[in-house]
Amino acid sequence: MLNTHKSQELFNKAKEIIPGGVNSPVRAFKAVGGNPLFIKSAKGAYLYDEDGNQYIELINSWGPMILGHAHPVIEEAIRNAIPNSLSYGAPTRIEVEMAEQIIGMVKSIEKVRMVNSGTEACMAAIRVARGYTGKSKIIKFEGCYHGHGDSFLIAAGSGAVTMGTPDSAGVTQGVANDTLTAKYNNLAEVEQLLESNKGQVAAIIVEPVVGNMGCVLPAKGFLEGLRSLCDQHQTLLILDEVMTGFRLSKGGAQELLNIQPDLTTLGKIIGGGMPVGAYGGRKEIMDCVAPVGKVYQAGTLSGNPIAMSAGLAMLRYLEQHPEVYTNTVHITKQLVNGMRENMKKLGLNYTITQLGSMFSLFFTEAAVTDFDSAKTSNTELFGKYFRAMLERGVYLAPSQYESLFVSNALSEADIKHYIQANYEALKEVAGK
Ligand code: HOZ
Repeated sequence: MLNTHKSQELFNKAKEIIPGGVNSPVRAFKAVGGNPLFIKSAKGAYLYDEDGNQYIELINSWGPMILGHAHPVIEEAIRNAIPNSLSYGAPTRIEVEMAEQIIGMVKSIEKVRMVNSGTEACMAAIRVARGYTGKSKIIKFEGCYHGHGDSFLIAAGSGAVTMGTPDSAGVTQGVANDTLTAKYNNLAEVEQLLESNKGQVAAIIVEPVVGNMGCVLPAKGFLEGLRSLCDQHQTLLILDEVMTGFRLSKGGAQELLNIQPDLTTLGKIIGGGMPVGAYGGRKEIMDCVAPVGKVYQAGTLSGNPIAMSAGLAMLRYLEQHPEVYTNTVHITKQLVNGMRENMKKLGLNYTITQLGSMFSLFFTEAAVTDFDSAKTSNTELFGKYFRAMLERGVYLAPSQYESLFVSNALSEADIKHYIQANYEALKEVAGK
């Protein structure tokens, strides 16, 4: 049994003064049982909790820690930036360098605006799409999550579905009416929505590879189909690359899957772990944004110099070290193959999805291609599995409906450890 005494004490105190004791619902472990661990530090491939337990890390701050935690290049960039002060609320050289870097790496982005989170980026992107097209509605996909903006908390994935609230209280009917939903990977439904709302749909927003209902891959032709439907209906295609941008390849999922969006949203990865987001795309669309155009969007901390320094160091490193991508994919495939072999030995046939350094193990035998199939998973079994892995020193995302993210810092020994833990945990929970 893990000793998590100090985490327990902190959680009890936190519950008195923070809603649910956490600052983001998924962290509360409600979907998996037990109490959340309070993390004290992390280095490379490992997390350390307040009680001194060490875990192999498979969340990596929900994506950004591609290089592992506390990477020396990023630490140095932050250290160098600190003596120049922490925030000005005025333009800086490093914002220009960051914009150049993003535009250089992501082909579809001609102009980019920095914000502070993926949520902000997605909220701004749909406002820009509405301002540019003069249309009001958007189409999103069931189980996709684009942050906690009102328009997106309709059939939302991630923490919203984990907590059983895919449609949040507090979102007005008026806002909800402007969000149309379709099933992921179902082009016919999108086509129907566009036809029955002709001339009214400003944008389709989609996670090109979903991370927020577990890892779900686009079917062949799905993204291409969305592109051509958008063209037919003068609707903008927004790719939410908050989790996939710079992770699945240096040009994001759009480069890997060869799909050209009108707008892209980016998040935590471009801060190297600091709170950052951005949205960008075609010049003529981005020129709708104030102070050039009439779509208002602003922020004191946008382009914060410390966050820019961390993010720029991260992006430059990734650009100069393409082996990070080949290596993280190699590591991920080893983990996935190991799990498949374990299941074979145990006579189990759960579904694994994987692309690049993202993957999920779904406790269902059904192929997972959308929200409905993701929800056939046995979440109680997932909860048991999560706790069994934790006991064996592996920290997974505390929900069936989240992707796992692999870092470049995992060693051969860590991979072995993970595969062995997976074997034992599956054996324990599946009663084999
Ligand atoms: N799936 C979320 C990130 N896109 C998890 C993070 C959170 O809600 O705290």
